[in-house]
Amino acid sequence: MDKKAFITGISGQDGSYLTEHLHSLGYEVHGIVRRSSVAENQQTRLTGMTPPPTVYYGDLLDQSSLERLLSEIQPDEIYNLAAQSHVRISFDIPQFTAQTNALGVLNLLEAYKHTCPNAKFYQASSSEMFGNSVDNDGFQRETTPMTPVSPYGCAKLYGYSIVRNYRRSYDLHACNGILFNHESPRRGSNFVTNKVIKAAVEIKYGLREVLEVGNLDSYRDWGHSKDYVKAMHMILNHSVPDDFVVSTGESHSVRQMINVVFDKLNLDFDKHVVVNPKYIRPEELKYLKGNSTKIRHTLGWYPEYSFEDLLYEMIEFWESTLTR
Ligand code: G4F
Repeated sequence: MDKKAFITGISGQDGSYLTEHLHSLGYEVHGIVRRSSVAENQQTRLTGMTPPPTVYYGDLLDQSSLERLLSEIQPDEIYNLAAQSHVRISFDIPQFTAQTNALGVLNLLEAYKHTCPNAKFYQASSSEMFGNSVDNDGFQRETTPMTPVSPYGCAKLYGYSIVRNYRRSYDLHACNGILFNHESPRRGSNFVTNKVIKAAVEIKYGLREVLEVGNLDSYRDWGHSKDYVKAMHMILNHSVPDDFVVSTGESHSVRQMINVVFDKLNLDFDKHVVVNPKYIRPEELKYLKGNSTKIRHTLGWYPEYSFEDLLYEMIEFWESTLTR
């Protein structure tokens, strides 16, 4: 019989790529979305998938929906990808962020423990948990101290910790993937890569003049979401439940990323890029570069996309969308 997966956040960037990956492996995929007043846009990333995943209304803050669905579906694998995922916005809605990204994980763990404790559980943990903590060699890894600098990072650290606590306390197969930034054409356009690329293509085609950004000097380790959802499945299916960093091991500043995009499109940085203080965060995570030796050696995972491949694919997406 086909294995069954249950994905929270199924309609997001990672949820949609993970659905495709699990389908390619023969899984039956189920997932939840939150109720929204604009239903038309909600499942755009899942449109046209064959077979389509089975999607239900549910919410990490609604324990009854989680208990009912897990009890009915009896999944083999649970992927908790749902979150308030925007770091800057977490400063505007800190309590909602904590409820969803911290207590939401606890709610799902409780539902899992009560209804299908033999399933495997994956938690989408984040490199934002490291804050400004960096090892002496310039990398973050599984053992690097976690000192988050945003309401988002603080809430994610609770989620990460409670998964480890439930794993040890109740002998559950519960794991964390500590994923560094990962992007794609399906990335929300208020994250910096997709915001920059969409605006740059609009500038190239005369649809706008200016790209407004915040901090140009923060560094990120950017990979492709398609590579990272494969890591999620490998982490969950390791023989012992454990936690793994997933990263490329390369770091670029926002300024360097914009330069790669602008060079590709023959645009002049100084003519079009403006810093607007409204995009600067109250506290910034300055530098991320992940050491993913553990997952590479233990599970044989490695990223297939280079930094340039990723950005060029996103540029192609926006060129074909805007000139259609
Ligand atoms: O693209 P970002 O908003 O991603 P951020 O904050 O690093 O968070 C992403 O990665 C985390 C993993 O480390 C995830 F957990 C999280 O869910 C999310 O996927 O910002 C990247 C950098 C920041 O330093 C930000 O200050 O870009 C800088 N930046 C500069 N101008 C901007 C902008 N970020 C955004 N969103 N918009 C700007 O105009």
